[in-house]
Amino acid sequence: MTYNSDFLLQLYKTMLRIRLAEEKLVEPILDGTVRCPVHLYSGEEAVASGICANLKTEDYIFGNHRSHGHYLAKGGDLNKMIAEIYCKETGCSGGRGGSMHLISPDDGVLGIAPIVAGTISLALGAALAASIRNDGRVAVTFFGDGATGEGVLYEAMNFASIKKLPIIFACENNLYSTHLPIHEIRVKGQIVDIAKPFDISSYQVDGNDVLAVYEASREAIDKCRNGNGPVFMEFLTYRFRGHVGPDDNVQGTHTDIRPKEELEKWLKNDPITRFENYLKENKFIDDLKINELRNITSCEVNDAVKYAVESERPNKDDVTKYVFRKKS
Ligand SMILES: Cc1ncc(C[n+]2csc(CCOP(=O)(O)OP(=O)(O)O)c2C)c(N)n1
Ligand SMILES: [Mg+2]
Repeated sequence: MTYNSDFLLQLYKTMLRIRLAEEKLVEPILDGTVRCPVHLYSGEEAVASGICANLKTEDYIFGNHRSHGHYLAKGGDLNKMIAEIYCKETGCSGGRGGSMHLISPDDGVLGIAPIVAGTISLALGAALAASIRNDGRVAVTFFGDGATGEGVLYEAMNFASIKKLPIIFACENNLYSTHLPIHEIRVKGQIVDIAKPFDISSYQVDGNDVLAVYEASREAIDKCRNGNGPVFMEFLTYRFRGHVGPDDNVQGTHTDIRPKEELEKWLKNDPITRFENYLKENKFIDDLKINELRNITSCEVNDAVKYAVESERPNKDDVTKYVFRKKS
């Protein structure tokens, strides 16, 4: 594929915004300013960025506990996300939800929730609605390798296939589900094969190569949009930080999970560095421009943190303000 420079730089900026926003959270998590559980996406940015670059504003996405990247890549507001993580009234969920409950309906971010596989059925409903309305929208459900152990995924794939629904099942396989390596939660076989019994076409993609993600998901989303039914996609990737919080979970530390050499191998496969190298080799960018974009993005992130810090906490009297109540 040939690309134009504006498109590539936009993609690069999206990845950079996710990375810098998340790394900025490390300090306030460690010093206790941020109190909600935070699952960092650092290392996996190419997946959300590459997929969402193919989506229209009116398309839907649903995420899980590790969804800062999904929210930002789909167009969610950075200030509102950081304010939500700081649990402030100006946050995208009014400060009631924290990091794992982001939402931005105007950008098509319809739901992010931490119950493993919990939003897959919601995405299925959105895809069913799009299909009934015949409005050309596509729904993407992002979930981890851990969600492949939940029955709802298989029910959803069956229903989506029977009804030929416009849904992308996007599995981010980062090789771990909390502290469990993938071989301890799956008997055998590759994740990419799980959709085949449902007659769903499947892709396995290098999730650290943003252009590979972009191209594969472009094909998949086109198939969905044209009425050819669901697509299952497995993205091979790795989180640089630990399961929750900034700790890297390497062996020898108190969380003692991942071999140090494994983390080091993946750090060399950083999706942002890889994309920078591609952009430099193909003369779309040089070191000066990279520094400029990093500085601009850093300023945006600093402004968002300032906005969050200066915002008010929700008023205690409003604690039930957004709680659904059936009218009697
Ligand atoms: C139904 C359910 N069971 C268990 C948990 C606890 N839990 C939170 S995240 C997680 C692991 C998720 O792993 P994966 O889906 O691979 O996502 P990753 O954290 O690797 O991005 C578990 C078991 C939960 N939130 N929901
Ligand atoms: Mg995982």
